[in-house]
Amino acid sequence: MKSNMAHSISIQSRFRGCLLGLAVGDGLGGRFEGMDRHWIAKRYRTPQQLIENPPTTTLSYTDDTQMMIGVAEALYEDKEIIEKTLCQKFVVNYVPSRGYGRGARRVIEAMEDNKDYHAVACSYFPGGSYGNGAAMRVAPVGLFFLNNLESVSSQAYLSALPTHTHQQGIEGAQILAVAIAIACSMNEWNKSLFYDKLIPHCQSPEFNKQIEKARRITCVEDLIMLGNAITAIESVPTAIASFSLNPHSFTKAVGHVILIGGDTDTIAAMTGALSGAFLGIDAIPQNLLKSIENEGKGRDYIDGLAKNLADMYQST
Ligand code: F2R
Ligand code: MG
Ligand code: MG
Repeated sequence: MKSNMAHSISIQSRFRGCLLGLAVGDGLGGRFEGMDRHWIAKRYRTPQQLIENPPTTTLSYTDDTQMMIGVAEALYEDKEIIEKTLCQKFVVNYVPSRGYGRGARRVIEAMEDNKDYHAVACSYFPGGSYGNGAAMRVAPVGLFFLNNLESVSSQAYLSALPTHTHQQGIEGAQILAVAIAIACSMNEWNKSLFYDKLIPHCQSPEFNKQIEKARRITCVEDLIMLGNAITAIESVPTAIASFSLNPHSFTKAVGHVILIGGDTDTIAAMTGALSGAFLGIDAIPQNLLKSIENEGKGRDYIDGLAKNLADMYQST
């Protein structure tokens, strides 16, 4: 698709593209989580090389997709974020081997044991978690409330709170959800408009600075300047920047963030969600889409959730 070319992509295609784009980014990026970018760059010189020759035939997803499924299920049940339902979904879907953050594990285990999980969320890390776990799972909120960015932000806040009580952990989720809502409602790419709508939703000077920096970046070589870490402040802006540098290519947007190493599953999941919300399901390379694990709550289940949320969004 050429730059700025108008495109008409259905809501259902965008919802499916967003949730399955997240799963693809997570599954592919998960093979490289924690790796050094120089090591990755020796093996894959371009995003195309990586996407055409993934290191595995099955893309098994990690905690990012697992928890996103919980958020989508909770929204589908209640049409808004209700903490009790959300926590039940996190517990029912909890599979520790999916690679959860250590704080998140303690909080979910407290939920499971009917203990005071709020106390754990507030105290496991001093000041609460500033990890990117609330942002990595927030995509369904950005989709479902896309018509009202204030609602996106307030619902994203509620979706973060059970596990993330640090301002940056919460704000990362709010900003990513708003970015997804904007991407999902754009019919043609307009970088100025995208950032003009997004930046007022930054609350802290730290996030404001990072998102302004994301706006100014003009080449993928500079993405690393925004960070590739497990913290919200050093991962959410990176995903947003890679999407806005490569708005017309899922392969480039997602591939480039994997090539910079670090928290690759999560940054690729967030980038895949943004790219899929803008470009729709058909932009995701078929070989990757087909490779997502499909047992239980796998590809078809996620696709069904996306379709159900789209139908519910359109009927309300
Ligand atoms: N946890 C991982 N990857 C680590 C390797 C997993 C390995 N494969 C395994 O087998 O275990 N990935 C997942 O975690 C990230 C999302 O984390 P979330 O949900 O935010 O969890 P948590 O524990 O709250 O925060 C993550 C880490 O951030 C640091 N941190 C957060 N707040 C902090 C604070 N206030 N002070 C100090 N450190 C803080 C800690 O290191 C936390 O463990 C995603 O990458 C997901 O893929
Ligand atoms: Mg993960
Ligand atoms: Mg991760």
